[in-house]
Amino acid sequence: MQGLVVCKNADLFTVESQDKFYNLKPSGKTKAKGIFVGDRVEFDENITKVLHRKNLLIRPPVANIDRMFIVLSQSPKPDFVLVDKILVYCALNDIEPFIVINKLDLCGQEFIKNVEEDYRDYQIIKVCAVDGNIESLVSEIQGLCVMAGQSAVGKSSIINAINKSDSEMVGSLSKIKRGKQTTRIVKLFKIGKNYLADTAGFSLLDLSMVSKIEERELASYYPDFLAGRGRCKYRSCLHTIDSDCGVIDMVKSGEVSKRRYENYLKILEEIKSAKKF
Ligand SMILES: Nc1nc2c(ncn2[C@@H]2O[C@H](COP(=O)(O)OP(=O)(O)OP(=O)(O)O)[C@@H](O)[C@H]2O)c(=O)[nH]1
Ligand SMILES: [Mg+2]
Ligand SMILES: [Zn+2]
Repeated sequence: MQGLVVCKNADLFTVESQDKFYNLKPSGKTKAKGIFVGDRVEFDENITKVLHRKNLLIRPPVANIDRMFIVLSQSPKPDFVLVDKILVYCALNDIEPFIVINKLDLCGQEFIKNVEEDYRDYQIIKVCAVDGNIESLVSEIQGLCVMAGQSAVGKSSIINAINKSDSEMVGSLSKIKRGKQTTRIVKLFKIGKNYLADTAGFSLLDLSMVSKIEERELASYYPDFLAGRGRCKYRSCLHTIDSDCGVIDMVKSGEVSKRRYENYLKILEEIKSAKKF
């Protein structure tokens, strides 16, 4: 039979198949270390095979992510370099990103307008977890979705708000103490036929992710730079020098957000210095 791994706790897996849940261990030749929540697997009494995996998030370990909700708010102050890194990460891993502005009750018009302008080439959702105003996000939960975003932006609050509405949900992302170590059990929430995973903090991105990218590849993960890239004089243009650079022209004319461009330069610098080691 085939099923989806919806929970992993050490070497015990919960696999969902045709609305039934099975608690399974891997067979002798399949190693627990190589199976993740989100994996599609074949099983009999044990998990015998992991099917093709399109992507894998390291922290938390979740495989086969279709959509990512990048949550931000006016408070805590957003780190837009991190937001842009997540967007690059999504482009690299075939994940559809959504910018989610939460805490609408606290966000000023100016803040919202700026985010909408900076991320005009992305899908933007506005929600308020405390008011239960989350329908626009719920309707975009398709396939396997993950919440991302820095600590205290309200990722868990949004999930709790969904939980209070009439959607059917199973599971939670919880920590259990085991001696001195804190083990994280990763679980997927089921919402209708789809799944949602919470994450804690801004855990998934560090230099190791950025260092996998070549300097000249980076701009190709910016949909807002696309039109400009076609007009650069040099094919190898990194868009750092203002001479016949189509991207810089777009920044000057306001077609590309200045903040997006400046943060692009910062991420490019990080890639350069990571390559030195
Ligand atoms: N005013 C307001 N506060 C909110 C809203 N959503 C969440 N909060 C508050 O923001 C704080 C952090 O919310 P969490 O849901 O724990 O944030 P998180 O993103 O899950 O944080 P981590 O798990 O640390 O990554 C809590 O005190 C929430 O009550 C909202 O829409 N409006
Ligand atoms: Mg949380
Ligand atoms: Zn250029």
